[in-house]
Amino acid sequence: MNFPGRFITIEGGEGSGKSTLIAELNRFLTNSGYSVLVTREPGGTVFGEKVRELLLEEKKDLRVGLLAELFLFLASRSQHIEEVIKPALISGRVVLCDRFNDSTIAYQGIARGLGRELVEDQCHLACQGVFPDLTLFLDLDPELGLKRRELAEGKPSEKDRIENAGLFFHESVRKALLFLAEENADRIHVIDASFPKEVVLEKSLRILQPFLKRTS
Ligand code: T5A
Repeated sequence: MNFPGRFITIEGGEGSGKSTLIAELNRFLTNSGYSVLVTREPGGTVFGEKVRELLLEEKKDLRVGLLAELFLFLASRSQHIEEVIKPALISGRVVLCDRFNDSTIAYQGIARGLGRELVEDQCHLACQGVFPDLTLFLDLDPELGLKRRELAEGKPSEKDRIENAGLFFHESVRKALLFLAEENADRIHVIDASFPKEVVLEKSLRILQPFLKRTS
């Protein structure tokens, strides 16, 4: 579907710097005259934020099956598209979204093992024809990402249910995202997130600015 706005997604492992980069991009693009909407997945709506709590909560007796997990992410997504993303794109805004389909394919489809095709098909159903125009993938060694999260808290922090899935799982996620980036090289741009924040921002803008100028 073609909209006047542009849909940009930011992907990456835990603590790879997505929220930090999105805040900087928002500042830069807003100062450059764009109308920007910052949002995230799971979440982005009142309903989606409730689903997020359910998905990330780590609780002793709480069990979430693989398909239940997938459908919760997609329930949040379809509501998010209908209520927030599609209207913003129709009104010509630049949407910066923290995670989207590539996360679902990497986490649920490949790392959890549900199967890429099954997950891709369900993502298509949930997305109702709304797909990212461009994706920045912040690539970082998962061990470093998880350490950054701890440093941010100033102490070893409580991990959420998905962070707790272990290093091997997060390494599979990274491999899956790199694989998706290779397959979708025209849309997904890999950025080495081990560089300092300013460098990550500069590299991202070098991709984003010409894209927005070219397609606006
Ligand atoms: N999930 C999500 C699925 O399994 N399937 C799905 O379909 C979707 C949508 C969501 C969880 O759900 C899973 C993936 C996740 O496990 P989340 O909040 O999006 O949760 O996930 P996180 O990646 O854990 O988000 P974080 O907020 O923890 O990480 P960010 O946003 O990537 O990192 P950020 O910006 O908060 O930075 C972390 C720390 O590093 C510093 C920052 O200052 C901060 O202290 N930092 C840097 N330090 C050094 N150099 C840099 N370049 C830095 N950039 C940031």
